[in-house]
Amino acid sequence: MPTNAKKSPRQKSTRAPRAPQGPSVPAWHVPPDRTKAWKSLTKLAKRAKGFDMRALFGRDPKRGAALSAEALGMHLDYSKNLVDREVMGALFALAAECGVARRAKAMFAGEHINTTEDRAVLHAALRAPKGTKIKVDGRDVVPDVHEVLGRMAKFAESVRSGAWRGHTGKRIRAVVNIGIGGSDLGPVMAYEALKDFTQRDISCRYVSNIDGEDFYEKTRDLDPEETLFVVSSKTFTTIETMTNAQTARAWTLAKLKDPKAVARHFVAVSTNAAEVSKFGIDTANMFGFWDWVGGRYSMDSAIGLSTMIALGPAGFGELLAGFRDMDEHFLKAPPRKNLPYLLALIGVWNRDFLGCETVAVLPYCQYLHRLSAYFQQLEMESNGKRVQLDGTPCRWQTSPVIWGEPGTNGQHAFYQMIHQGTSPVPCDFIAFAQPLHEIGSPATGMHHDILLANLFAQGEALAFGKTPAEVRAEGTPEWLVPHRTFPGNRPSNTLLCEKLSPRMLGRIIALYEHKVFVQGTIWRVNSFDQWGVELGKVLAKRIIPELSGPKPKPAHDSSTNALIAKYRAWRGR
Ligand code: G6Q
Repeated sequence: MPTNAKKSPRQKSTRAPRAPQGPSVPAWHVPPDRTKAWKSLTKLAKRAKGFDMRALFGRDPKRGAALSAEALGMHLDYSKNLVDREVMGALFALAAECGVARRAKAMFAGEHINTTEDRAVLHAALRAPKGTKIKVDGRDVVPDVHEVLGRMAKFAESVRSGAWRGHTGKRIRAVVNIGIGGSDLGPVMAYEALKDFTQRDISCRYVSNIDGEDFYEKTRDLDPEETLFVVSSKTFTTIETMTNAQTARAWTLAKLKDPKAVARHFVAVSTNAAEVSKFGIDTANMFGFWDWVGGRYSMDSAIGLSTMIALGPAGFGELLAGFRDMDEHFLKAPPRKNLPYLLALIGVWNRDFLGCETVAVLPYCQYLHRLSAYFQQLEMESNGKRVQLDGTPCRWQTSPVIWGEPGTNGQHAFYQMIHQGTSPVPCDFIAFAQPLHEIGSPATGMHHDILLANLFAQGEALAFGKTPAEVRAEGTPEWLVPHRTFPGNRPSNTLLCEKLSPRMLGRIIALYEHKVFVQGTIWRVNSFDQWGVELGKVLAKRIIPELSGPKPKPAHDSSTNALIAKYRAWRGR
């Protein structure tokens, strides 16, 4: 994502200018299909077509434990996948041959692994403890990170305590984050996930869509005197965010009248100080981050300001500690026990060798109801690429479609297709052993036990199905047997965690961040650019003036011209 923020002299790159043909890919970072492991996996995939989960479990009574790993209060059971120990061995060999560990070191060392934008990729520095040294182009960035965290903490505390007052002297009761994509999905997901840990007398809301109805609905019952807007935009040029921010400014001033009110009711999170002050926000109230933090990897940067106001600095610190726990685990644990490696490798197997086109993320936790949307961006924007790092086409599949909703709701809707449809959908079930609120009674049933029983039953049913013989044995008439048969052999992972907390959420998010990294490395794509998103940022600009004002000359294809004309007609223009 391009940014207008200028590099300070100290940040100037010390690297040699790039060659006109683009950066070369290190020799050790080989295309996956040139590895021995890929060839073995291709052969094994033919055999895997005949894999039967009942037989796999029957042959190996310890399979459940053998194909599980545990770390940081998280238990990952990947035994209900169409793999055996030989397949897993070849997948570990694939990660080694593709240089995953070496590239992880390069990322953590601040090398410019985002080659198309010539940037380091250092979201891990956002959670590095004080005193760690992480250099980007010769500059240790950890003190900068802690300087911003310190300012965020001071500000968050003042809003929480009521020391920060609105223009008319009232306390802030609502924090509205205005941002989109990476500047929205993480904060809203974290706020929803951790609501139980928030200061409840301040509510956070999130406006992202350019559709005015979003702004209208999120603010219609708010009092401008008690509302603080956090305008979150890395570039501070994104049309949706800038338009919503201008609308918020007008909404505030309509009641407060005085332009000085902006300073008490608006703060900014951005890398672009020039645009922030042009908007009228005092840069003293701006919280910065850096071009080495990608939008979808930024929820633990200043983009998490609303999260910090909600949780308090200590809670936000716990979230960061969770991310850090997983960073360390990812760097230190051997692949066989390494949760990001395992999730990633199973994903590559399902995608490239078993031909699965989607993955459903199914949290059995209502608090995580925005998690699938968050992972959708994390995975699809990172690895939804069709060319390799050197610009040549990928000869393999990359990111699957990620989707999902919390269980058990999904069970009453789309699980039908997962159980009996024509396309296999690997599932990631995510749950917590302990609820935050123990609700129910032994007489009526404990909610959490019923919830988890459902999850375990789904994994079991997907893996083992129900044979025609079993259906018949229930007395089903013959004509109904095919309808009531479940084929089974449908892959799933179960991630069972101890208990939801800010720290556990940090671990879960970092687990998926590193999963994406491992897959992106194997697929040999740049997981850290988003040219497809950049296109969207310019396309609409051409059409906006054609929707109002004088009738435009037809300048597009016949379909687009007709749609513009219809829109104008129905708007009376
Ligand atoms: C994230 C993407 C994208 C981005 C938004 C918002 O990785 O690049 O989702 O976060 O387009 O961009 P700004 O923060 O610059 O407004």
